[in-house]
Amino acid sequence: MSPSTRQKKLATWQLRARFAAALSAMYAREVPAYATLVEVSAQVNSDYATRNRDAERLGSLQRVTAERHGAIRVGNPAELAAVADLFAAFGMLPVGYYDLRSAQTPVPVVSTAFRPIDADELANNPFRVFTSMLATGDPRYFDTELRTRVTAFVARRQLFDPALLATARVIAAQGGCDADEAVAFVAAAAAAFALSREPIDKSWYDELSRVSAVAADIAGVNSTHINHLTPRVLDIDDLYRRMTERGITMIDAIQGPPRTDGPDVLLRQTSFRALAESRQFRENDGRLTEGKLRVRFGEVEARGVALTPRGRERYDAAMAQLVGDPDPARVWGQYFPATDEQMAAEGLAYYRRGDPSAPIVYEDFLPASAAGIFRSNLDRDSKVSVVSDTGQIAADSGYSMGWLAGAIDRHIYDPYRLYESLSQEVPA
Ligand code: OOG
Ligand code: NI
Repeated sequence: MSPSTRQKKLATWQLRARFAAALSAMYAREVPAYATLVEVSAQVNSDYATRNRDAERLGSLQRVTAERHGAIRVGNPAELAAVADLFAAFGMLPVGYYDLRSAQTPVPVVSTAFRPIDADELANNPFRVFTSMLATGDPRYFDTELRTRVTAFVARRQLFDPALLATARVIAAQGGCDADEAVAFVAAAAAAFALSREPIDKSWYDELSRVSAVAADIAGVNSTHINHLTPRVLDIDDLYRRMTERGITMIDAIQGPPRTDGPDVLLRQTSFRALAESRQFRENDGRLTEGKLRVRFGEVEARGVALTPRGRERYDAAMAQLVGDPDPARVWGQYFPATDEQMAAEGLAYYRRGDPSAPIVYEDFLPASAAGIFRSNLDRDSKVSVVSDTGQIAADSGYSMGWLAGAIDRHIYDPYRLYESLSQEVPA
């Protein structure tokens, strides 16, 4: 037998599924509440599927059960480009641009999400990773002197073994790899996102924490880590109740649209704070001390149909109206119809070939929820809206989707274009 017939070749989606599974196993070992969350999510989904005949309208039960998203944070464009190279081997491409500095609760990062984009790739395994980059160019957070030191610190570190990235580039170019090579590659890729146990320089970490807890998490250490891994459920209200019954304190709200009787839209999320974890700190005099940090947490989500730009405008208006209203479902009903047929007829959401029984699931994120998730899990609030030297609240400081694409030398996909083309595809 020739080696090529003896060795099984794994496709990109199989590598992606293994990568997601490896990260999930690692996270479950290290963050016990995550293991509970995964267990409860599976129960919620199977109970939901028993009660609802159309449980698979937003994806097969197999897809939804394996479905996860993760989040990581990096310090500069070169690191983001390395992440892009690594994730490309798993068929995960940058989609969308999120500027969380302009969220209601600002965070000093700009972000994209790496995910598969084709219908069959998404159906096989939609693993996505929300990836944020520290906005060191924003003078509201970093004065020139601190920016120089942060930039130098980040430039000195190496998040990924160059050999891992080289393998990733080959696998991306080949569209897969042999099964035996896959084992080592997936293991090394997952290990790159483990929480480091290396001692943390205490005064540097504290200095950055005074600017923003996110700045310290990103640039106060020499590595990156998965900060949460999120399973998907078909009924997030049920999940919230069951987790609370198990004694896990969730944040006080489910982020995103309210529960309604109509079609689920976009994304609803909730989270809980992970335990503070012991870490070693190096003091100025070189002594090692023990401390605690909370840099990993848990999150869960429910996904609905993707909204068109017109639907999204309505969504934003509805959400603004909802604030503080005691009857969110009633407010929602003033903006959104109660059936997929009406949603499709009014051009509010994407359906395959206009068929209201074929919703196209939302595969992306929501800036308001993302910022809320960030902040609800920080030990300390960031100092925000520091007035710049000119006395003005600094604007974008040059960050934009186009800038980010150029900085990592990759196309960043526009989510609406992707939904649009999915909606026109003839089902296989
Ligand atoms: C990312 C938060 C965003 C979500 O689900 O909206 C996110 C982070 O905390 O790094 O994951
Ligand atoms: Ni998340």
